[in-house]
Amino acid sequence: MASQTIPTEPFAGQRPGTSGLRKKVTVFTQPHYLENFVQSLFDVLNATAADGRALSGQTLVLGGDGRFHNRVAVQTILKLAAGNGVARVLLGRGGIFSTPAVSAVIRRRQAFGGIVLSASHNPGGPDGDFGIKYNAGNGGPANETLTEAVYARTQGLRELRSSDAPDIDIDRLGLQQLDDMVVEVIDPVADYAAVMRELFDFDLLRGMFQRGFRVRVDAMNAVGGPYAKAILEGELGAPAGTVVNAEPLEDFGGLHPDPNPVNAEDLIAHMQRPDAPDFGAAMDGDADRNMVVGRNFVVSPSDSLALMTAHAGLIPGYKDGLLGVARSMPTSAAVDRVAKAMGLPCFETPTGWKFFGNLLDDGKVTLCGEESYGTGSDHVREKDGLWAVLFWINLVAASGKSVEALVRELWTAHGRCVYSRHDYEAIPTDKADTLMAGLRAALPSLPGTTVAGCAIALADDFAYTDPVDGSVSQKQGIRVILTDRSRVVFRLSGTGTEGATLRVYLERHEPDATRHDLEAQTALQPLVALAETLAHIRTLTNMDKPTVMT
Ligand code: VG1
Ligand code: CO
Repeated sequence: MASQTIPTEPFAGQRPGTSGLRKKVTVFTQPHYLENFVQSLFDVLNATAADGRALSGQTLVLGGDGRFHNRVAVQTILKLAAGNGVARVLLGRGGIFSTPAVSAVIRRRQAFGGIVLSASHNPGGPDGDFGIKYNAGNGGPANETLTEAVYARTQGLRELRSSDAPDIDIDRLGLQQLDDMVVEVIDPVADYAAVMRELFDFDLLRGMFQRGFRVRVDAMNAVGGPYAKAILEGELGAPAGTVVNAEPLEDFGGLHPDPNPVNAEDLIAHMQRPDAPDFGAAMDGDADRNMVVGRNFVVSPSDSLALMTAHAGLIPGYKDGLLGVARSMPTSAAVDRVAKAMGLPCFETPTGWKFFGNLLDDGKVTLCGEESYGTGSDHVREKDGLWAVLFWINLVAASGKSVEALVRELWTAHGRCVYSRHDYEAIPTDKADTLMAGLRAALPSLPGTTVAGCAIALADDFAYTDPVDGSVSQKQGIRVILTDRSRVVFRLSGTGTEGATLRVYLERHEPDATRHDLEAQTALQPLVALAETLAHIRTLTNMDKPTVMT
């Protein structure tokens, strides 16, 4: 058995989006499609090593969310790793790892980096999506420089280097040899659970479950199940059945593991029943997202980040205080208000977790979050669904307050940021490009004018200069900000696989406590009208309403 060189031809368009390379399974299963991308990644990691370290002779972490094609892809990548001089691969048993667990393992075991096989919240199964992303030695998503270098390499690739050894047994814990490379199959939960133990008051939580505190976590048949079961039911003594849809299935059992009130309607229904549990949550395909639900009360992700910031001192892992916080640009300013009141620095980054990495590494921030149901901290370099669930349960336990009471307190103290995201999915790409180009062209003329009854103060295309390395990212979303700081933001998704997805983010601040119960869509109607006037969404997309509103 030995490494061999195999001729190949480049594929067009292997450019990673917001979070790695995501395509239909039918695209990924073309001969050499996955191979070309992985070989390009390995070539770049062996060639450019800015810190003088090349991949060859090092340790890689590998695993995925268990979706269709995961097991096949793992074998392919192992053979390429052996062919490219990797010394050791730490593989999650069964090829399984959640995204935050890969981050935790890279960091705890000081690996060179890791590969996550996931299309996250995108649907799975033979007709669904597959994806791959690379995380660097800090445990976080590859930055734009590396991502671009890999893309450039895919466009000129002519050769694969791969082992012709037989498949290894990915379900057997322990050491196996693949040519000169060692494959160590490890428990995908152990390292991650150890990190959680360091951050949260497990004794307090155990006591709470003993006294009958009831939780429902919907893992949506995705990879979060084994983690939630091991920690909540196994270690913390929550009753069996606390975690539902807990078995990772290749097609997610037909569920769409994108945790929002639309896709996780079963959880929402349970939380509205007279006998509802005290706390509910759902996670996405790779378990880095979370949706928090109280009894008959859905928490907006932007509020969740603000609330975690306000109360971090109650959680053991954060009791010494926060260095600062960061949110993605489209995320509401709720956290800004809390940070200001606490005297904490608050950063605004483009969409995608990779932009938080430098801020976390440089000790500028401790907590980060996005409006898309993602929150996380400096314990890893990814957003982390179960971490957020444990944070919230710990918070409820330590404060003695319900989810709803905590959020209402936040609104009373800082006003409510009424917020919604409207997604228009599967728009023809040319139509979406026309829409964005039209908006961009109109930007300079907008400030100082009143459109659809809205007084516009500022309109721009968000650009970000990384405060740590000075790198600049342009065109990260169009912001139209009103004189009362209400906003409409427009961007095209970088994770979809069918046509284009337009995201319209709507935000309005409501200081008046008597109006806090206003239904969000109703309260945001003036901004919806503004968005339509500015972007002509209906005419250009032929859609009279969004595909999803969250
Ligand atoms: C979406 C979200 C973004 C998130 C990204 C990856 O990106 O809006 O906030 O970071 O998904 O999340 P986009 O480009 O489609 O808007 V996940 O759970 O795929 O790792
Ligand atoms: Co995800």
